[in-house]
Amino acid sequence: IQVQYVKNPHLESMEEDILYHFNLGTKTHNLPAMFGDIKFVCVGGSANRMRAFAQFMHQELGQPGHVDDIRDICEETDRYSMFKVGPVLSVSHGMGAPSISIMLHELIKLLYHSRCRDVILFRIGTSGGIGLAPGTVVITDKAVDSFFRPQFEQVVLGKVIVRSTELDEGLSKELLQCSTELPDIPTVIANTMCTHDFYEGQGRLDGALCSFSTEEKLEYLRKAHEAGVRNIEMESTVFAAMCRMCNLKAAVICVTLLNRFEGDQISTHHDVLVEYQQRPQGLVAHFIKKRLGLM
Ligand code: R2B
Ligand code: URA
Repeated sequence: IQVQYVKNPHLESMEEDILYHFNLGTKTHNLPAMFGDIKFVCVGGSANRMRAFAQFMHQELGQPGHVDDIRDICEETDRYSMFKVGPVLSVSHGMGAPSISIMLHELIKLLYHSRCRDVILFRIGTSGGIGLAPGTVVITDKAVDSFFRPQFEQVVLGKVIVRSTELDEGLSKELLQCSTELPDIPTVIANTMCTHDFYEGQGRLDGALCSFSTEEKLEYLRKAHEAGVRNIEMESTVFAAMCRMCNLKAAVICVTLLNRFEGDQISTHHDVLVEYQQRPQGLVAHFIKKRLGLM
């Protein structure tokens, strides 16, 4: 039996499916021809970073043609950007759960309409570290919410639906092994906390609003640390929950930009931040090349 990536009985009776935020559709585009060979999908917040990742993969996979010719498949819309390099798709998702959730609904339907098989999804991103040296890469063990619970809650028809955020343990371990084969990518497997805000929601003292003291902030971060949390970001729980529901193997790989025990502002030099952000990309590129038998 083939696993199916969508879990929606209504889809079958639709004559046409318009993936509105990608500006793609089943009647206007030959999706199996465009995307049928995809095996790896990499998602990340920023459109420019996902273009850079596609260009990097183009080099790493020794693809023909020039990197400047890789075009944004979604260039007609400025909601998300999408780039394809051989079997690798690179897609931006914006910031926060609602933004990535909309993108994932359409991405998962895209994979289904394109009749893709055995696809692995990666979220590569940035995060705030808890007790780690800045620049450390965290491969997510459990994606937890602000109460340190491994679940994602969503309101559907006025009721709260709870979904598990369990990720593929084998995949995380394989990625950790990849990190040992590369120079200068300090990497750990740990829990990742996903919040719905960057400032107060992550216990920052430097937002436009702040309702707590420095001591209360540090107490919360210590509790998170005790719960095994080593980084904080804004998309992992919904990413994990949706991939799990849709039978997609998935991993979350985020670099830490700062140690939240030391501060809240991201004051590191731009060039250093750019290098940090290349670390999850390097790790995933190595993984993909190994899987494709290119090394
Ligand atoms: C990490 O970085 C962004 C906030 O700066 C957010 O998308 C996330 O998860
Ligand atoms: N992204 C986050 O969500 N938090 C941080 O502290 C840094 C990046």
